[in-house]
Amino acid sequence: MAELVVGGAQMGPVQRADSRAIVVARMIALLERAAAAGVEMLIYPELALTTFFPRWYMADPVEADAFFEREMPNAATAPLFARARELRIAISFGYAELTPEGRRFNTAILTDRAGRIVGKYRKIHLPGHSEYDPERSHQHLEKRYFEPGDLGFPVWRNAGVVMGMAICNDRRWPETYRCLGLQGVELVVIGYNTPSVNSLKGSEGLERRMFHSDLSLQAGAYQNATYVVGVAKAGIEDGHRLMGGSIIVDPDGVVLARAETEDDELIAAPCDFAACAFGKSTIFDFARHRRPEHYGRITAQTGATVEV
Ligand code: ING
Repeated sequence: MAELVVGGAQMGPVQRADSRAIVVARMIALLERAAAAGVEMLIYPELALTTFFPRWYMADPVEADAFFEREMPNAATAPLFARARELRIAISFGYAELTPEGRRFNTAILTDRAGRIVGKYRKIHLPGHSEYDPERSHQHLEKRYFEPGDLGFPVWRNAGVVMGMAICNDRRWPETYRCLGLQGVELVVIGYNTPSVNSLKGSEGLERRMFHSDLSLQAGAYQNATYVVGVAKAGIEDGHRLMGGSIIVDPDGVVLARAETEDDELIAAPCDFAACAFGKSTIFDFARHRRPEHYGRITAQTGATVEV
C-alpha cells in the first residue's frame, strides 16, 4: 500500500485587486515550504487564484468573467505547474472555469507528481442564491455565477492512491463522500472558502461554523474509511472575513494536523493508506453491510416530504 506525506496549503486572503501573479507567487512560496517539509501531495483552497468574488453582485454576470480562467494551465499558473513538477509534488487547487462553450463552473484540478493534470472536478453543491438579496449582510451568489458540476464524483489512481475531489459546500453533504467511498476512495481533497459569519441574521458564530466544518470532514472520513483534507482560503478579503480551520483527517476520523492562523499556512501529515483497509473491511465493508434496497429515497427525492 502507498504512503504519501500530504500537505494542506491554507491561504490567507486574496483581495479583489490582487493579480494572479501575486497569488501564484504565494502559492509557489507555500510549495517551497511544502517541499522543505517533505510533502508529496499539496492541496490548495477553492477559488485559490482570486478573491471569493461570489460575495459581489454584478448585474452583468459577464463582468465576473475577469475572475475566470479560460484554460488550465495558463500563462499565470504555468510557473506553479513547472515548480511542482521540479519538486515532484502533486497538487490540487480550485479556480473559476470558463469553458470554450461559455459554461462556468467552480472547478478543481488534480495533478500527478510530474505536474500533469490527471483529474478535474466541478462543484456540484452550490450554496447561496442567484439574485441580489437585500436581506443579506453580504451576498453569496454561487448560483448566479456557476452551473452545478456535470462530471459527477470521479476518482483517480494518482501516486498509487485512489483520490477524489470535492469543493467547499460539497463537504457538508454525506452523498459526496459515499459516492467516492463506493469507488474505494482513500484520499478526498476539499478546498473551501467559508465566510466566518452567515449572511443572514441570527446565524451561528465562528466557533459553531468551525465545529460544523470539522464535523463534516471528520464524519466523511470515518464513514468511508478514507483520509480527508480540508483546506481554507481564510482571513479578511476586502472587509469580509473567511474562516480558517484547515485540517487533515485520517480514516478513523482523527484530526492529524490543523491550521492555527487565517494566513498562508502549511499543515502536513504522513499518510499510510493501508490504514484505510481496516474500516473498509470491517464496520464499513459496504458489500457486506449496506442495504441499498432501502435507500431509494436518497436518489428518488430532492427535498424532504412530510406525509405523517
Ligand atoms: N461556502 C460555504 C460552505 O459551504 C456555507 C457556504 C457556509 C453554507 C456555512 C452553509 C453554512 O462552506 C462555500 N463556498 O460553499
